[in-house]
Amino acid sequence: MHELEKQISDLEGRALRAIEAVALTDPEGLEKVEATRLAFIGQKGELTTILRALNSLDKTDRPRVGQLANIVKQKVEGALKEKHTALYEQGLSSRLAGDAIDVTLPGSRIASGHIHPLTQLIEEINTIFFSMGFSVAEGPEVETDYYNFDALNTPANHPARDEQDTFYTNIGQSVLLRSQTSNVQIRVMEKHKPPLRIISPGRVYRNEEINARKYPLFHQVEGLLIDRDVTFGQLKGTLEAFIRALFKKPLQIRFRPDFFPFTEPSAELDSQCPFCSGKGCRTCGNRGWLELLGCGMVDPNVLKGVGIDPEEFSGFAFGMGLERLAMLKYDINDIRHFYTNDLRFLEQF
Ligand code: 2NM
Repeated sequence: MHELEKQISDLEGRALRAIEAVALTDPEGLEKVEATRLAFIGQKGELTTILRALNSLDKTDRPRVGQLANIVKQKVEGALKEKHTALYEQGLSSRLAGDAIDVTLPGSRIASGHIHPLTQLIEEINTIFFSMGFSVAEGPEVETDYYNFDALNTPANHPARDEQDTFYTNIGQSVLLRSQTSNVQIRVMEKHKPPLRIISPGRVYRNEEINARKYPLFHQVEGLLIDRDVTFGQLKGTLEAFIRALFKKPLQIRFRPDFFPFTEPSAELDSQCPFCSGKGCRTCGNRGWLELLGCGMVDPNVLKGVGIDPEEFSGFAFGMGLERLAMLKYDINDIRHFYTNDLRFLEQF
């Protein structure tokens, strides 16, 4: 036997033992198999070195030794491949075992959110007015004094314009946080010809000390109807239908005269208390009536200001504070609950 043949056989034994020695549980098994491949049959491996010596062999020995080298290379390759596959499958199944889940375990409950009570109330009010042919209109919360005051016939010296009541921006007296959503009605009347039927729910801001009843941010829904020959009777019928739909009871309503710069005449609307149907209870302070909203016939000056001829068209408008309404409806004793986002409060709705 030629010296090279001994070297090749020896290499075969060492390579196969090295491969054999890699345990299937070895986390570095794949790396070790690759290192073994490089060491024995890689381009810079032992076998390549041995094969270089083939050239110096006798012609009678060369084919036999060459063939042996090939056979050994194939055997080692085969053993490497087998080990590689076994290691790979072992890794896969142990990863699968690690990832396995017990599908019989009870699921973890995903907490579902709640619609904020004010949003619920807005949606309920919207639905009632949709049924009477109104649409929802929205507008900016940061507004100019023109849309918040001037266009609403509010005199320059009116107390509502005072810094004590209205939030002005650092731009000055001309840009403010709207104190009512009537800016929306003005913008709609400027752009669209009557007949108009809209409601405008949204946030409004007033510079108030916070207490159980007052908060510097609150929500209003205002309504506006403009058409030919609109009467106070139509205002009354519309609001009566609204109150009955909201409280799901045929409650009586009554008007008390009031004053707003943007309506003439103006009134406060009281409804029979929905909780005692007028008999007197804690909610209505034993009065039997609840003050629910302000309303009136749109002042001709407001119509003129937006280019609507008050000789041809008239209209009514109304406005209500939603926090107050929601506090009555859901028996909530402190307005701050709406803005604290305490889950113990929110989860009740
Ligand atoms: C209220 C009460 C009465 C009102 C008036 C208008 C407009 F733009 F037509 F002039 N919008 N909203 C109005 C009328 C609002 O809130 C208590």
